Amino acid sequence: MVSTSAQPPPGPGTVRDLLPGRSLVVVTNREPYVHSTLIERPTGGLVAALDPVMQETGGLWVAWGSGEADFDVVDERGCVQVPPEAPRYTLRRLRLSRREVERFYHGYANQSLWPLFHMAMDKARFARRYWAAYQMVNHRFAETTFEMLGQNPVVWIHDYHLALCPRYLRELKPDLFIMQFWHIPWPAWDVYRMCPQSAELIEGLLANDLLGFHLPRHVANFMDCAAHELGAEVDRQQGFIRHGGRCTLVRAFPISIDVGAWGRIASSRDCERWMARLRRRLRLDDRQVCLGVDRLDYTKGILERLRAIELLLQRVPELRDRFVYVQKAAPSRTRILAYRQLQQQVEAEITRINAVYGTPHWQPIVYIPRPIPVVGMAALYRLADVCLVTSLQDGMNLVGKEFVASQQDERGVLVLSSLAGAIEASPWSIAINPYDTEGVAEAVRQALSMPEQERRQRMVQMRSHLARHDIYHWMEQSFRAAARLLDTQERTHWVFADLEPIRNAVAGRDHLAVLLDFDGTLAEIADRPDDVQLDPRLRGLLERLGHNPRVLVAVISGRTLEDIRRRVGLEHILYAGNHGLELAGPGWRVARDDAVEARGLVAACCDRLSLRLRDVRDALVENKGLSASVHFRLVPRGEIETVRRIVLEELGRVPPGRLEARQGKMVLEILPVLDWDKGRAARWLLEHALGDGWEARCTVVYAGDDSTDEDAFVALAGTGITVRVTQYPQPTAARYLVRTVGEVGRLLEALAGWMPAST
Ligand code: GDG
Repeated sequence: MVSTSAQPPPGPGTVRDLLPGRSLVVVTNREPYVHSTLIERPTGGLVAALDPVMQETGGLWVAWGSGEADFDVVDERGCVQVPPEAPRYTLRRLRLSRREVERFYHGYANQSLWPLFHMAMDKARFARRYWAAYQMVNHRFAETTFEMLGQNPVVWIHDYHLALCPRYLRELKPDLFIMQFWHIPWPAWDVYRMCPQSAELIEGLLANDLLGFHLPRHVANFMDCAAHELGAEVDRQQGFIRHGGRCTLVRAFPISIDVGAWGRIASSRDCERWMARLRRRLRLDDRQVCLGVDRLDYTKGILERLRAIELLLQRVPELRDRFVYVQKAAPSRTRILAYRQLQQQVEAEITRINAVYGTPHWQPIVYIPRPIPVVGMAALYRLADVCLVTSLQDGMNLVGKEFVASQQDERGVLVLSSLAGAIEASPWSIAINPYDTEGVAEAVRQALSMPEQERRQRMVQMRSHLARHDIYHWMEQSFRAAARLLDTQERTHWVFADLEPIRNAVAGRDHLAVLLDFDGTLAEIADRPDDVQLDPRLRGLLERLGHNPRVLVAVISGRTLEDIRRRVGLEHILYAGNHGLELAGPGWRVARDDAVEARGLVAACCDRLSLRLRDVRDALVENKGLSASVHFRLVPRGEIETVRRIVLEELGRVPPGRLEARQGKMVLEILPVLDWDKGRAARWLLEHALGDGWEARCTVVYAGDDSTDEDAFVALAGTGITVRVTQYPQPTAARYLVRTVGEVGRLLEALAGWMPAST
């Protein structure tokens, strides 16, 4: 329970550099300073890394006050200034009752989620009272954070204890920027779906603007789960998930450690004194040392490791007396039975192995169960010839990184579980599968006998990679992604906050063109496409604008031309149907020849899809002639992925390069592959109606709510007033936002008011 020295982070990447004008609010279960009999600093990379950043920027940290004396030192708002010796930022402590700690922390967080996410289902319990407490405590974290928010905050939530917190916080403050980092693995859907609250947790996490995992694999698993559980729209290439009118960027940010701090500690005189003391006390003499460092957790594979050590002693008897395995273990979550049992089993195994193989002068296993300071940890890492990490599942695992960062002498070998996230960046370690006892024993033997030159070469490579990928690099990557998102959000303004320049733009040109998508823009989306109707007030506005000789009105939709015309019901305006593949105006109509040619393919595809989807409840295949739509708004959540898979399979049967699928709102659009989209259709209509050089004579307003409208926003970027209809800010090429169909009406009203028919 001691800190690494609080050095300011080296180089760029701090909040001040990347998020200027913003204040950082960190929300974690565990607090950075615990007031007990003494002031304690919990161990772990996160606190060690974030604390200096908070000290530098002076933000707010919200956490559970777990220390006995925590509430003796807080003010009336529950706050204490930290670090205690030189206060720089505010720690807001949340008081949890014993029952809340029992059910939320020892219950849902550590007996439901922890085993689930580490695929240890035999240990998982999903009691309803745990879930109720988890919801309640997440609520309390959200409320407490909300009460404390200052100017321009960026809220950074951490880990699996707080999966619902973003959602509750979002409900309290819809426009808040919220990011979260998930420190443990995210399993495949086949595992995840065992959770009774599977949809609720994902819904909670999708209230974040940015969600980080350690590995791309975890990101991919999360995306699958979001698609399966909620039918969310997933853009795997860009890393976006759209659901419930919101958009979340999901990215991998592999966490690391404060490499510089570990290096400084490991090269200190103090560390050398610790090494000498440990060598003496543990009676290491000149024996080779293999080291394991773990919280006593069943995911770390400690029993499996002991089995491998025993096998090694059996298979290579000459190692006896020349080798010591040091197990540094930190007891953890001891209120939970599975953890107490593990501790007993580990201790019993060590006692047994020592009894069987030990001699009066030598014990093969040295067990250190008490916590030791970081400098003592660095000394152990330096003493070790081999560091052995055998996690059965691990989001990342920091132990191997700490070992590498402490290796001043560059002589140690890292043996690392291929089931720990850390393996992805450690090709120079020896990879093992912890379930393969013989393989682990063999790897340790190989590591112990590895020639010095090879050991050094491997260690130098690992150290150089780690130096470039330390915790500040991780933080910088996270804040950079946040900064990019914030930039998009700030660049895109709510249209009514910027009405004056729009009015000036409209007044400055002879013509105004108003181009509008239909579903979700001019009319509220309904469960069935057939139920969508245009509000008479909006029809009246379109009519009024359309009768103005200086105004061009067009409705551009994915529906067929007949359908959209019928639904809008105005004769004198322009229409584009089938995403712009067919266009019409008063007295004329055209369709793209190449699209007409693809009619047969579309029809055949629809027939096959109707057949294959007939058993999926409420899946709706709509043949629109030049394109098709597969609607799944009413399909049960668990079957949406099936719909998607079947559509993609069927497209795979069409000759390559002829048809493609595009994701819309709870619909998959099947379109001929052509160099054509809503953007090109919009430009074609403008040129057709206004002739060459329309850009100089006309102000274009284009509004749409769908991803297919993004093509139009891009195509009109230079000239148009582009407006995305969305409830929450999200990455878009549009310059402006409106939140609802009602606000589209307000905008049309303003436009109609600025364009009196008589002028
Ligand atoms: C989660 C994920 C992910 C252990 N004993 C002592 C001590 N330790 C420190 C080690 C290391 C830490 O505990 C354990 O690191 P892990 O990476 O194994 O962490 P978890 O607690 O499982 O944490 C994990 C991590 O979050 C970060 O995202 O890597 O995958 O499960 O730092 O040094 N430290 C001290 N004395 C001890 O006795 N000072």
